[in-house]
Amino acid sequence: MTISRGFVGHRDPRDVDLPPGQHLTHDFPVLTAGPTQLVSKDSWTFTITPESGDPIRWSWADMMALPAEEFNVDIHCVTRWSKLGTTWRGVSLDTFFEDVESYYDYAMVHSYGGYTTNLPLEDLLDGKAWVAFEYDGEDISAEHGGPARLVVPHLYFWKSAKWLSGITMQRFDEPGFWETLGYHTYGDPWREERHHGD
Ligand SMILES: Nc1nc2c(c(=O)[nH]1)N[C@H]1C(S)=C(S)[C@@H](COP(=O)(O)O)O[C@H]1N2
Ligand SMILES: [Mo]
Repeated sequence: MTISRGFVGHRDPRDVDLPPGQHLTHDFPVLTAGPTQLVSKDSWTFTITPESGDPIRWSWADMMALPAEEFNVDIHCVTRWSKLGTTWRGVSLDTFFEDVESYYDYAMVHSYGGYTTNLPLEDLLDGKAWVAFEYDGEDISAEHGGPARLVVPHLYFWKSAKWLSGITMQRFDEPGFWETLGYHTYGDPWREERHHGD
């Protein structure tokens, strides 16, 4: 006897879109190492530090003057939850990097509170990453990284730094917070790059 796949349990048909080892969640878990940071829009700044020359800094008002876009993406946490079709509003990293001259290939992302995460610069460019300030039509709550967080949906969500404060350009790839503690240096969910050596 054949049982068609659709009859087995209550499998969400969209499960087929999930990276290996992930399950769907419909709520929005909060994952923070350490305390929630309370950063006001008035005091928030975002600084890109290239290897030479002066750091380039945007205030909240500076960011609001940049072209923003709404984007709809799937997000995948290394703790195995995925959330499909999340809607955000933010400014593409391409826009910020238009003003930056750097020949280095790697970025270290910094957050208020001291969290860091590393990734290749190319993973921040070409429409792959945003500084997001709205989630689901509202300001991003403090627990989810407001007033502004990085969203890099094609990598595990630990790369999407909450309470984003800056990016430092680096000549070499160096581990950030979770990467130092054993997470994979790159973190592609489709290749299950969860831990160092995966
Ligand atoms: N500053 C900061 N950013 C962070 C984290 C953190 O602890 N501090 N946790 C990361 C991890 S492991 C995940 S899965 C996501 C969780 O985002 P959420 O709490 O909005 O779901 O944020 C990432 N960004
Ligand atoms: Mo995570």
